[in-house]
Amino acid sequence: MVKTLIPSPHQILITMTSKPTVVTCGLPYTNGLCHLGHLRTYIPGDFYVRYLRHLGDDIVFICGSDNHGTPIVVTAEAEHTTPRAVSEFYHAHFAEVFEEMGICFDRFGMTDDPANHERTISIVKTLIERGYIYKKTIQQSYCPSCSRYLPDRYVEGACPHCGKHARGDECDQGCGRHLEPGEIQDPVCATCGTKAELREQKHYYFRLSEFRNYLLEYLPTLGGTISARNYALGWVKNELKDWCITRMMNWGVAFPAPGQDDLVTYVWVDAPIGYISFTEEWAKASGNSWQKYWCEGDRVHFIGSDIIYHHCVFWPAMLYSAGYQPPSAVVASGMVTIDGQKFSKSRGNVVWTREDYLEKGLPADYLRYYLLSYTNHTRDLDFSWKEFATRINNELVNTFGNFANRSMTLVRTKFSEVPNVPVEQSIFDEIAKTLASVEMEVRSFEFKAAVDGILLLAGFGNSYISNAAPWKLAKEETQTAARVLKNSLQIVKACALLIQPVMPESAQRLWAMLGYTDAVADHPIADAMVPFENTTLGDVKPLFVRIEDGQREELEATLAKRAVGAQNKATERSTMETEIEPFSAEMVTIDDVAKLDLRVGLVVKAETVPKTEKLLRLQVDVGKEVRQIVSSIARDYTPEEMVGKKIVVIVNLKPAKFRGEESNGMLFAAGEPASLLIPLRDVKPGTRVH
Ligand code: B3M
Ligand code: ZN
Repeated sequence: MVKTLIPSPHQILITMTSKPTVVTCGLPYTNGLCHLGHLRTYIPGDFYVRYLRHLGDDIVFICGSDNHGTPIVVTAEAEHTTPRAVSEFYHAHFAEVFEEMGICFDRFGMTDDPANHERTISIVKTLIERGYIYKKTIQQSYCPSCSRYLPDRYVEGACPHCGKHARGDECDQGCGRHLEPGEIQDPVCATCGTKAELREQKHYYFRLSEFRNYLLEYLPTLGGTISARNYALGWVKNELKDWCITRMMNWGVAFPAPGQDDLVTYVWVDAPIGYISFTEEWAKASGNSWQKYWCEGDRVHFIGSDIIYHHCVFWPAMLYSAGYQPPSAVVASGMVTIDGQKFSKSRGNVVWTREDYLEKGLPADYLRYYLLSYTNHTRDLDFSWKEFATRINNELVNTFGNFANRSMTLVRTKFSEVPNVPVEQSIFDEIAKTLASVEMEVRSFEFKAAVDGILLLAGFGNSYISNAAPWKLAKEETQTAARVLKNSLQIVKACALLIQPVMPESAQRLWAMLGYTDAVADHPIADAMVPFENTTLGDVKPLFVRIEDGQREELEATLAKRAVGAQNKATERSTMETEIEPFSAEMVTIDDVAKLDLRVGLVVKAETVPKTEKLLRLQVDVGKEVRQIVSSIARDYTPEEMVGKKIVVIVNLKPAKFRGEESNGMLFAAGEPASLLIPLRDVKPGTRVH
């Protein structure tokens, strides 16, 4: 970034970038509610923007909801509504929750809105005109039972790279790779479980592999987290392939090739283009220029580490080939674990932003603080209510809040007005050191180190006031006490300015307690070096409130209850799944059925096979003779229950041995636990089943 240096009132140099910067956050899909995993990316993005704005940078902060693609269509089908209606519902949810969490985008758009359709079509047309798109016939999965093609999340199977269970477009449970249509092995319909067939389809491809050299040159210049750049470089070196950019669906941006009304543009094309079209929408509404950011300036993307590939490989190649500037930095955040366990909505190991946090009356600022200060941006972040309570109580209540409140209360009680004495240079030196180091950490995307730096200043203030003990000095050494308290107020002022990007609401309250009547957010951070000027303080109240043990236990109980609930649901679902096991894809004829000689048999004797848990040895009267049949139903039926039962038996099955016991036939049962099939009316042993 190009920087200019401007002198501050106290002769330290504050750096300022001169380039306009658009900062974006990954677009949440409109198919579910906001949870802690989302916030892991958005809160650091918001912090970064707030901090740089405080430094005077020209920044526009852009996000929106991702409405296209199969995740949304699958949700709409399950909820018996339209993809647009689902999108509007979740879009409104995210917009509200972000606001409640203090995440303030300049524009939060929708990828299904006209501006994005238009921008996507214009970019794709440019790519077609420039010869970067070609048509190719591929083998696509098709479900014979649902009678439809299976793009992306409609199909599941094995990952061709690592063998783990994967979705059609992404190996989400294994190596995390993006998968191209037709790549998944042993494809099965995700809706009904039927084995998919492969059928030919014509699709359009982007010549991504032709951009290998461009990407190899560009990626080493990409800023942001090293993890993102390295992952992308590895991919470009080893796995770069052309990219299928169409899907056969009727939800999405129409693919602008003549006679292709059946195709839409792949969601990963129009979703990042949303970053541009939302900037356009913002620019139009506010009288600004979007080109200032997309054709010049800097572009910084905050994303989750699972979508590095899309932002560092597809996206720069697409932008470059269409004549736009590629990203300047990609900042990839680590994932979230809860109580050390993998984040999982289906297993109930999830913290919902609204239900589990905001609706419990917890301040947005506490969670912002936790997420920013827990660990480095690229590492996985563990959340637990215990750690949350400990951090809030120790760091915010006991250190930061205690220092601020103590300083202001002492001024109030020992002096009627703010003492009119100068602030010592050593205090300005300490503040200047903090400003320089925090700025450097923020610009390097080291958010934890930045927040630690701010807390260190509060800790310095806390020790300073404890050691100087102005409450003891107030009587005999009034001048010294006055100086100590004035110095402390200067540090409190710096803390309020510095903490604003982390905890905007608390910083504003602190600012008012210091006697200011305007918005702390409107002040440059450099004002921390301007001597504290107010003569009277505002209404001083405790800045932070402790999380009490009882409250923490309640929060923990909600999480535990959700996990048990999810476990029960999973059991229920697995019982139901037994009933709807997929039908066999192989057809048989009536002649095949006729080959099975099925008869009614009467169980005359039953005993468990010694040293086994599962096997019962049955003597079954099948009309002409008594047969020995060994069956693995001992867990579900006792020998006593079996004797006297009339059952269905196949009598022309080749004999087999189980644990040394000969079995001459087989009986029929359904499900798990097994339920025996029996004739409803009385029939003689040996009667044929037809
Ligand atoms: N909608 C969400 C995800 O895969 C996806 C992000 C799009 S960013 C352009 O995390
Ligand atoms: Zn894999």
